[in-house]
Amino acid sequence: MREPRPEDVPKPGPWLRAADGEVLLPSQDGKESASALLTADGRVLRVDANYADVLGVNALPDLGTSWPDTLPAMLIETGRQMFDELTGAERVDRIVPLLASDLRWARLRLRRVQDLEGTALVLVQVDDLTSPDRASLVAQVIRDPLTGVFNRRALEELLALPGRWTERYTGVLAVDVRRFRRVNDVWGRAVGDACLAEVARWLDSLTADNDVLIRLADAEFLVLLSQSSPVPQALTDRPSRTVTVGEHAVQLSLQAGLASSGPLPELAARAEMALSEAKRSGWRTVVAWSGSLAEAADRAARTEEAVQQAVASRAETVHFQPLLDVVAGRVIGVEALVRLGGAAAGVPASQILQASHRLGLTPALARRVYRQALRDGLRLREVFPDCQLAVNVSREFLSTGLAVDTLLAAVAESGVPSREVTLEITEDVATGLSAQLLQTELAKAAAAGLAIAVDDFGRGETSLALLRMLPLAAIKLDRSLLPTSGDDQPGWDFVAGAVALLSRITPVLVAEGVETAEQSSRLVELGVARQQGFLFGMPAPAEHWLTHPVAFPPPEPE
Ligand code: G
Ligand code: MN
Repeated sequence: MREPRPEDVPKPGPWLRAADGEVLLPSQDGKESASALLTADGRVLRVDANYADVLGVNALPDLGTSWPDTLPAMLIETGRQMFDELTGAERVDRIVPLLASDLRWARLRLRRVQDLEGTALVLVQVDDLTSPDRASLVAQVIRDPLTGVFNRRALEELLALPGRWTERYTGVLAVDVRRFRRVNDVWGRAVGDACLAEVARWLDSLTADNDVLIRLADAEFLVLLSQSSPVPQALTDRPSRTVTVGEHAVQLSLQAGLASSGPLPELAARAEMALSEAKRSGWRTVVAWSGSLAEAADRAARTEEAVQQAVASRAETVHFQPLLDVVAGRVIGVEALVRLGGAAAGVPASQILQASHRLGLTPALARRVYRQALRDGLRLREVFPDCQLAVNVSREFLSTGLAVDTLLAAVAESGVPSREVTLEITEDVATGLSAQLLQTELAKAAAAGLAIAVDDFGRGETSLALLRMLPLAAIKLDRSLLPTSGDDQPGWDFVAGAVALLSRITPVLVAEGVETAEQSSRLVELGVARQQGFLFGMPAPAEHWLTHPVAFPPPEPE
């Protein structure tokens, strides 16, 4: 390397021609653009005097140097790729980050040209795109037009840099505006846009010099954090602001996910994962990424994928489990339980329901399951006459307001009398569902003749207030309350107490999860003759029950 000399200054004047015949004008000297002329095999013939300045390298290259080696170290590989691409193209154009003392951006253009003698050459043009004031369309490729901060494309270029260049970013903060959709819905897009520009200014005002602010999408931003960046602490201390747009005062509140230590691409992904957790929690402001978050997210993603595949391939089946009156000695009901095969085999029902709800698959899946349950339920009446057919309705499906109509349609279509159908809800419907929706839906079901049972009582958020409000036909005591050993006196005292209360507030009390003859007879002693559990039969397809009797009466305990 050496200092520039006057003869290095090229005059890539009208003697250069592009393939399309265009005559290229001399390049302009300045801080923002420079050019170099290369032989067809990529050796430097001439360079502009400002070539080194624009690229941020120390000195002008020697003539004859292979062109990629004239670039800053982080771009040498990119330069080689570009030159290779030029073999099959007239021109190659890229926007690349330059991480010198601060973050800069350049556009590199390679173009095949000829001089007047017809010698094939390559013209390199370098434009500095760093200044946010540059209004050119090219500069906009890496900037978000609304807020002026860097965009997703800029992030991708940075993530593509070899790791050691991005080590200066020791953390990533993913930021989102709480319930931003509502701002758009309530005040309109124009106000929403103004708020986003304000959020960008707000975040920018918190950043340190070497932090990089990026808008990813909608109201989501990423901050690449330099060592000891003040942004995470500043947001933790003060996550809300009132923004005035015209005559509207909009309260904006931020949530964030923080990832620290690791390579940049991982940091970015982890920060977003932590942000999702913050949003799921609702109340948390800054959530730090951890390994257990990743495991949970991974599991949830695998479940969703499996459920999606299974529902798409209609891999659902309906199993039935009998419910007995062990004193009267007869089967008084069967409960229909959905099972997913294929990729989702073995996933617990509660997870299937939540995943299918998140994926928007519940209405279609439920319609098919209810139809199947009722069609099979009709056939089971041959072996189990005078039985209630119980169908589970999830809280998630109830929340759509479609559940009862869907079930009633399936009942009507099947020919099973509606008074022989029980709708089972879990007591957790008390949380996360409006009391009004719940009452309307269940009143509709009751009016159509369905019996309503509360399932898994005692496991979740037990609400006596809810029980009082519902048109209740039965309560099923959750299996977690059943002691596994006859010696567990406190456990059995607890069951006795629960039974004393529940038998006064429900016409029918059922014990679930009965697995041993001892449990069964203790329950009978406590006055609970209606029982369901593995002791009498595992959930099985209708075919099984059409050909196999129920294990009844259960063997007496020794
Ligand atoms: O929440 P609900 O009661 O609808 O759940 C029924 C589930 O309980 C079914 O998946 C069924 O396999 C399971 N189950 C039924 N009987 C027993 C039992 O005796 N023991 C255990 N551990 N699980 C049971
Ligand atoms: Mn149930």
